[in-house]
Amino acid sequence: MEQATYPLLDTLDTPDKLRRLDSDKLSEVADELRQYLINTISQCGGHFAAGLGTVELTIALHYLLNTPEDRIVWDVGHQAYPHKVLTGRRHELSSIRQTDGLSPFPDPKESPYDTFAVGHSSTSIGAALGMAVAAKQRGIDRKVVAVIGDGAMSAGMAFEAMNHASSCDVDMLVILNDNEMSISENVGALNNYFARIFSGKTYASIKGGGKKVLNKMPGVSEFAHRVEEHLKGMVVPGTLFEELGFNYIGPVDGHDLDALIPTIDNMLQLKGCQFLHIGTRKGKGYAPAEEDPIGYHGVATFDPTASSLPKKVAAVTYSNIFGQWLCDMAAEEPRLAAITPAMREGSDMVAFSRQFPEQYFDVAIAEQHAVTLAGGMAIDGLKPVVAIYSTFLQRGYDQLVHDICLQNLDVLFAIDRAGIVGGDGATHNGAFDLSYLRCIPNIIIMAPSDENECRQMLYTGYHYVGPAAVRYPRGAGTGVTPDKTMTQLEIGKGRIVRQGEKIALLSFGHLLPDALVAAEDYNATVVDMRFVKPLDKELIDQIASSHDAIITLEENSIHGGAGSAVNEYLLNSGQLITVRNMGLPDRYIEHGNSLDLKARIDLNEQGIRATIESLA
Ligand SMILES: Cc1ncc(C[n+]2csc(CCOP(=O)(O)OP(=O)(O)O)c2C)c(N)n1
Repeated sequence: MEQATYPLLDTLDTPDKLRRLDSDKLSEVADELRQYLINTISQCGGHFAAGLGTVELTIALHYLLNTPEDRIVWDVGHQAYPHKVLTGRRHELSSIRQTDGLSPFPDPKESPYDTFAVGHSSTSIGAALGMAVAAKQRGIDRKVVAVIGDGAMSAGMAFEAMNHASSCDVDMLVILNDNEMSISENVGALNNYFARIFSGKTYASIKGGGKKVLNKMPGVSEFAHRVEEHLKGMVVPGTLFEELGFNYIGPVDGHDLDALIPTIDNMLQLKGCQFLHIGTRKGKGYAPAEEDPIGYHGVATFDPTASSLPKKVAAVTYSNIFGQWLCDMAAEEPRLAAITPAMREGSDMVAFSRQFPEQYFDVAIAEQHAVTLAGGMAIDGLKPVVAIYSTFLQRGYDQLVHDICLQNLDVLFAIDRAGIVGGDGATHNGAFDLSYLRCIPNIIIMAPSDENECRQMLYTGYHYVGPAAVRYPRGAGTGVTPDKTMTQLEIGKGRIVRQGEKIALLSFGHLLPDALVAAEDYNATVVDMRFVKPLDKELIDQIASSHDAIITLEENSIHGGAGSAVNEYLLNSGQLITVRNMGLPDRYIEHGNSLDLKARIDLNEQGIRATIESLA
């Protein structure tokens, strides 16, 4: 293949240089940037389709704003790869998500152009508002822009910030990047509302004549007046965003630089809260991604000349175990209602959503609502299964405490991505769930050591009356094939997997295989604790009285986690025995290869050996 060249991009190592270009050069920059993203991400993997859709927007923003002094706040940040390229990180892009490589999302530790650390969605408007308020209070003349997708816009947080903004008397611009997709198809009434705006005939005519209208815009106030009248009257009468105190302009074609640049330029001069609605295409400029934006949302390496992604021959993951269990369970349980906050693919619920559409609820990016919805369903006779990533359940925490556990409601939480997640890094690690769940009354918590145990625990949790959680990691397990038949486990009971002497490894979850290998050379006892709550106290008594030392193991923060539960129990029952807690340290673990990351914090077989030796 001919080596691609990027003559313009090569000269643009800072946005300053971009700003010095004639505006008629910008579409060439867009072409090169898009090509660079395709060539690079196909070689290293990462978030792909969303970034292709924001190429023109990114160029327009850095062209018009005085970044980093002016602030751009990206929502989620998976669409910010073009931003990374234009802000001096082009040559490092191929290291993104890898150990010691570029961060998967914007991160102020990485660059002054990354104004706010993101990864979780729907924070951009609130953070940008905070920055606008700070600028005003401190007398700083600074522009602040939030860029949010239509998926992220579905979360309550976005609306909480919008609701507050107009009373703050600040200038800020919110840009809604509407591509009609979340990771899967966007859902809900708001999405339908956006679609209606786009399907209006007037949009088509503005699109066609947009350049003329906008280029002729003489003065700011006149522009504002004319465009506002035009759009308000004809396209979006009584728009929702106007009611929230924003001046709504749109929709504008987000791939048309000739429309974007004058529109944003003018809106940046306007006072108060501005809302620009742009239409973009996820995967823009790369036909296979335009065709399959879900598949190309996040990719492993692929051949950019092929017309589709390589067929996966990956090992069965814990998510797959959940997806299969869910279908099997629903086949016999019409009361089952499965809820996902916009993570159908990641939680492996695609098959379920097709086979059991009546029992499937994608609530959009709305974790808080997902949990409370489950509460209502449980109150009135359904059996909800909330499929949620550990990191995203953090958003639904009050709902878990107040709406589910306080009422002892019958809800099963299938908590995916527990532990280190690899490329998605610090924002996505499931580092805290055992700690934050363990202190809530009524809930029982299970952590499987392999795929079969995961299936049986889901079954156990489903039949348990009251709140139950099963937390399992990202990716594949030991490779065991789960039993087709499902059997309930005895609540609060662990099992000794290897009887040794002197040192006992109490494993909570999927580190069991590492524990077993490490234990061999030292003849250590290995226990699969299974339940973090209720703890198997009898078993702990038995182990404590027959061993010299205990090592607890979990892929969760050591602080407040399963090991802490063992410590509390031993102390309070007056059993004095040497204990070492192994788990995640008290710092955020960054992105990278999971095995590298675990090696760095000694949370692997070698680390367990070292801990055993330190006790010998
Ligand atoms: C709180 C939270 N829940 C779920 C996710 C997972 N997630 C990442 S991107 C995304 C879709 C975002 O859609 P949109 O904002 O429209 O951006 P697009 O990818 O379409 O550009 C989701 C659900 C997240 N990052 N944060």
